[in-house]
Amino acid sequence: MALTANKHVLDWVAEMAAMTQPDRIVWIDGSEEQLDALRAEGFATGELIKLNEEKLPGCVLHRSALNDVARVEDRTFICSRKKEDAGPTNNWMDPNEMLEKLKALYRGAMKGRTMYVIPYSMGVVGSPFAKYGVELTDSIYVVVSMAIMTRMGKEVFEALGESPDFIKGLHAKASLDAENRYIVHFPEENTIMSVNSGYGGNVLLGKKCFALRIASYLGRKEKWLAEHMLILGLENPNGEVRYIAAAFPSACGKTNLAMLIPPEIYRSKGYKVWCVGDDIAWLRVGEDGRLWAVNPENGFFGVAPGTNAKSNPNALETTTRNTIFTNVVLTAENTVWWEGLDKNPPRGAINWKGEPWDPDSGEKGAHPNSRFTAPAKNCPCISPEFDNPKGVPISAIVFGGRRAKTAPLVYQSRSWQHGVFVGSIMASETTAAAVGEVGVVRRDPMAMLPFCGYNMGDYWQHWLDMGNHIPNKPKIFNVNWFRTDDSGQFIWPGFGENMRVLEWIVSRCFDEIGAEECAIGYLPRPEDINLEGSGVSQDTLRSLLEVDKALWREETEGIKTFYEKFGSKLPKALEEELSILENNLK
Ligand code: GTP
Ligand code: SPV
Ligand code: MN
Repeated sequence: MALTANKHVLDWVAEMAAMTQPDRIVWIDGSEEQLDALRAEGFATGELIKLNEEKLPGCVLHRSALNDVARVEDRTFICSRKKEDAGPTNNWMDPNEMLEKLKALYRGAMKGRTMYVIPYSMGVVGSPFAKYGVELTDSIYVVVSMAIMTRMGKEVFEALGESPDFIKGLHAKASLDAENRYIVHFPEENTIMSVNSGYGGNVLLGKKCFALRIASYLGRKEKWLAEHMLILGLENPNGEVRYIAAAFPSACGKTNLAMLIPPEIYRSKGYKVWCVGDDIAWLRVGEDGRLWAVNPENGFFGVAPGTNAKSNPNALETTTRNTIFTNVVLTAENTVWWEGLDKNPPRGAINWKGEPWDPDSGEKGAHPNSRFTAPAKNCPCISPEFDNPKGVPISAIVFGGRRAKTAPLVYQSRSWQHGVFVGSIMASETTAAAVGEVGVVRRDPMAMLPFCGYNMGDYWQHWLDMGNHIPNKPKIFNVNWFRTDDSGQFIWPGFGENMRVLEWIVSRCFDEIGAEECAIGYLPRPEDINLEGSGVSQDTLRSLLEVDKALWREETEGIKTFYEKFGSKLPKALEEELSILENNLK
């Protein structure tokens, strides 16, 4: 039975059902009873596998199709009416043409299946920050995942009332045909359409599709920012908590940094890190003139491989109950394993493909982009402000990527305008989070290349304009945990040790410490980064902070080529910053 009398919702559900022709329509109310029944159905069909109830209570395993294991950037479209509004970094097709193509794929796609109607909220239901969505899907995996990742259920319809102000999302697994897989956004119509996939970011439409691509478009109209950022609170021994938002590309360390446990020398003094979010931040100017951030999500969709008791004990603890694992190893005792969990790969286990797996075969057991979907509430360091509808005030914005050379461990921009430039020139090695080659350096401005719902040139201008609306602006930094030595090993120990860099960043925000100016911005004086107990020498730190002018001159060539794509959409302020950088490097 329909859970709302909202005419806009009812008409659209009826229209989509007429096209996809499901046998049944089930409205999701968000109750545990209904979710239990859906999980039971998932166990019966094999879509979900129940895990060891004693060791992993409430946990399940899901395997996606072999050809469907990551986001598909080349099949992701922004269908604005004008091509120019999607810009040179997005795939575009005329919205009507795309709609015709999609209709053919959706027609009858849910025959013999159930259509689930999921009302969900990005942000605390009823808060002024929140935005609502309705996702239609024929996947139980999507329903149970959305129950973790969003605030989901009938209270969303109550909050929506009769309003047409919700994001429409249609997802059909169809035949999982990779050649006809489409992830399509119609920003001007508040609509998302996904077909022929069953994987994470392609189908959990509240996440990248809504909370970044559609929300970034709305943010420009409404003067706020939707960003691919973690949010953390750094508590000092005086009990003051200072908040940092950080944008790193996919699989470049957001979840790890957001849940950081400080090294012993910090913990013993009373330092603590609180996690507000690990992937997405919505940022608005507060009445006090500061920039305030909320995490619109309600759970974590985190990378499994490499997560262990040393690298991220908080994430590990988060996944011990009520968690969905996707594409990891299933052990003989119905628990899970992935590369980098420990040094004892299980015998007699089943790999991510569902085949018997021999750890000595040299083949990976878990997919490199295997993931956990876990409730934020499970996280031992979840911030007390997590549910605060006002969000948290941001002192520092940090950009960062995976760069073997070039980018130093950390540097600070000279101004908001220069900081926007620093974000716009970000580059990072590609990872398994998207289909395609891994380890290739590409420009990924603000870590938003795959997620910006409009012309990236307009997006930069929007960032520059936002600076004029924030009287008390955060300072902007860049970090790189991934510099390597001649043998390809990471030089910086990373993970919890990143606390040492965060401390410097926060000290800079509150004018508690000096810095050295160089061609690219402000660098820490080596003695200002606390290395006690890190095993890193002053010399090593010095090498991590080195700015190689020849490499940076090459870098400016790459930036120029990239900027050229934007033509007249490239903000003058960024052109200006590029010439300043070129001059500084002479
Ligand atoms: P998405 O969920 O795809 O957006 O990824 P993310 O940015 O949250 O990345 P995550 O924290 O899951 O880390 C991805 C990979 O980077 C994992 O394999 C981590 O082990 C590795 N990693 C994270 N932080 C560090 C670090 O400080 N140093 C090094 N060397 N590796 C790191
Ligand atoms: C990312 O790729 O940045 C993710 C995973 O966080 S997904 O939801 O698939 O986009
Ligand atoms: Mn992400």
